[in-house]
Amino acid sequence: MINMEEWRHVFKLDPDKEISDEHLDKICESGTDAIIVGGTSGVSFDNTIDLLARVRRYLIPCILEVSNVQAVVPGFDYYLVPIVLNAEKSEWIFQRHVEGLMEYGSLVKWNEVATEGYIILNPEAEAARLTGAKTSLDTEEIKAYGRLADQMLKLPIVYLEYSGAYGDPEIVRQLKSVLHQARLFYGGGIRSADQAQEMSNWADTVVVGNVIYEDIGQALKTVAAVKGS
Ligand code: 1GP
Repeated sequence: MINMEEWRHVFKLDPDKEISDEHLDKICESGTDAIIVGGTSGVSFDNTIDLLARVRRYLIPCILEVSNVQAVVPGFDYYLVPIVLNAEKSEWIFQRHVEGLMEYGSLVKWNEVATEGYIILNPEAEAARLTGAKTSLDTEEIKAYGRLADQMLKLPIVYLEYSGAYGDPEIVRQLKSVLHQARLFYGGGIRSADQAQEMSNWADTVVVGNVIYEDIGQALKTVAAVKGS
């Protein structure tokens, strides 16, 4: 049974990137709360199912963040479906979802699915380019997106995404201040324990991705920084 309310720290693994068995073992045994499998490009059914099979050797919950319908693999513990709230290519708001639901809608187990309202703020992020995200938002606009997701759409997760760049903790704080029911996920550019700890002051859940592939030692230190040793 998945309890997202308890997630303070998660690692995000990209099926399109190589990770050795030794490093995967360290990540899965690190004490993190869950593994999210997801990426923006190069994600296929085959590389997703391979990674699921490898993570499945461990007790850690394994969650798929769905980025394209062709790479939806059954057997994950839970599924996260992003809606990019600030996408200017409108297909990333609902059109892709409707296409997926036309194909697989009758098969979905809705008690295993949660929708994430993404706000992408790093213009260099692959996801920003793909979705044409309007990243030049001021704090009031970001808060309005937060209220849209939290109050109007009643989404369970607001995901502040800076993928590849470390964000502004003050923006995280301000966004958090307007959320009443949604969990706030922060992801982007965390490369040290201090950064992870700083973002965890405001974000409910801190997501650590790229540094896993760049500096496994630093990646592992973020767990205790967020969850306390
Ligand atoms: C990416 O938010 C995650 O979707 C984590 O970002 O890879 O920059 O850590 P990084």
